[in-house]
Amino acid sequence: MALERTLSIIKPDAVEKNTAGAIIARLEQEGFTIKAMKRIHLTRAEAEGFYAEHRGRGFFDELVTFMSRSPILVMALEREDAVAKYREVIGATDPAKAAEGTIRKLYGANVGENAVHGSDKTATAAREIGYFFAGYEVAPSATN
Ligand code: 3AN
Repeated sequence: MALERTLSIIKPDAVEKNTAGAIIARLEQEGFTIKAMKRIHLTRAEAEGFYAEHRGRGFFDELVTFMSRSPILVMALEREDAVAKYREVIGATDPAKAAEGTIRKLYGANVGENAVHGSDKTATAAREIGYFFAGYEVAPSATN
């Protein structure tokens, strides 16, 4: 297994409920290292840009309205097999279908307001980290 990075977003619903700290603690317990982190309030256009691949889907308007509703926390996370492991820890997109103990099961409300985002593959992770962070803002590998 290779050392990888993935983009994590703690979404508006989780930040509003003050569950961001618990989610970050869980991710650290699962072996993820935070290589970059910031709190931002996306404009609608910035949310549309991030989710461009979903444009045209029925939930797109709801998704970008939600993601630009209030601040989010974005993180570049690193660990062995980060993309797959992160998706295992967050659980299925719909919290009602997510496995017991997963972050979405614990903190998500519904398929739209599901607490966290995670990259779906390593190529996507690189693009998504680049969307939010300039190179100098992300720590090099093998450092804390
Ligand atoms: P995931 O984030 O688990 O990879 P995707 O890529 O299928 O899920 O969907 C992207 C985001 O769009 C999800 N995180 C979720 O918040 C939102 N979404 C997906 N399906 C729906 C839906 N039916 N209604 C509202 N929002 C949705």
